[in-house]
Amino acid sequence: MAQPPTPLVYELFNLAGDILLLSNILGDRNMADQLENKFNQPLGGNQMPRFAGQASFFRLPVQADAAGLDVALLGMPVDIGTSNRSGTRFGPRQIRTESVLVRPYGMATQAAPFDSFQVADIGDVVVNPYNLLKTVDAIETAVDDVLAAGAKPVSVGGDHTCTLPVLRSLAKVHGSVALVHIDAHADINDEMFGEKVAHGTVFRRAIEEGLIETKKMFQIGLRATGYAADDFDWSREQGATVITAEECWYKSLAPIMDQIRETIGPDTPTYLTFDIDGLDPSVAPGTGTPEPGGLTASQGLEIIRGCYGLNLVGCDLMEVSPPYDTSGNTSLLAANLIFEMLCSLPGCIRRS
Ligand SMILES: [Mn+2]
Repeated sequence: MAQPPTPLVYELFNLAGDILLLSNILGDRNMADQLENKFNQPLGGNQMPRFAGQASFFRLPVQADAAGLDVALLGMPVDIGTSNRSGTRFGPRQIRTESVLVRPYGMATQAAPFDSFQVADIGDVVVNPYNLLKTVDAIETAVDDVLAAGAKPVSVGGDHTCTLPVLRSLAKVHGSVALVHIDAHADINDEMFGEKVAHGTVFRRAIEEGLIETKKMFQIGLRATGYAADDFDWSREQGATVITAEECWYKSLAPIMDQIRETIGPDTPTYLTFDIDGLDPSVAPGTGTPEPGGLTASQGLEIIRGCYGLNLVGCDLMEVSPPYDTSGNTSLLAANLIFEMLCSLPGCIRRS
């Protein structure tokens, strides 16, 4: 019996399948995966109440390693590098808890990170709470594994010591990176209590080790009191740009970010490290070394959004100390800042 003529819709359906197959073959996994909706999606607030269920980062699936991921969210529960109040060892867990309120689309940017990337929570680095140097090595190994899987690390601290091994790991793949560093502190001490590795020595070590392209290094939000009037000058002498909190007061930071993007350029591998104490203690009190006169929450958002267009190869959010965050607001803000980091990664789709 003769076959009936194939309906046009069926032809079109086949054609769409062919295009999907072809895009897979060509390695355009993003397009294929978006069309097939294969990326991990956060558990919706109407599927399970937001206060219930597993408190993974953004209610994403948890997996043991970074296999198959574009972006790996990993916790670094460390506070033995801190010099004042401790408590950042609880940061990853509390930020996970507060992150359950974050929804999948950015309303201002129209960014859709979970339609753009395969993202999951890969748990915490197994740190050694009795040994900072072993902890630093464990973090470097963990980030090596993330990079070997072809994923980008988005790290959640933990005190700022954690950033040093991340930069060491990134340098093995990318060479020295450009740096956007938000902080109240320069973290360029030569040593603390005679120790070369601590949360306040990170960027001196990183520069000495050649991990940072200093002419493309920007420290934003530095302020308050120091041990000497020239405390921030060592960074400047290495070629970095210091933008003090006072230079940020009372204004939008979008123009500064335009300049930073122009200086760094779209191709240079760039790392974004965000110490929550860069923001004012009025919006982020839950941290170990708070300093008055810091950036506003909206300026923090502007900085991260202003990184869209850079070749971000990783990001981190450090120094949230939940014991000093009695309302949970610091962790909630941190979770939103991490979401914005996902939105600023290269290739993140805008839905508008
Ligand atoms: Mn700091």
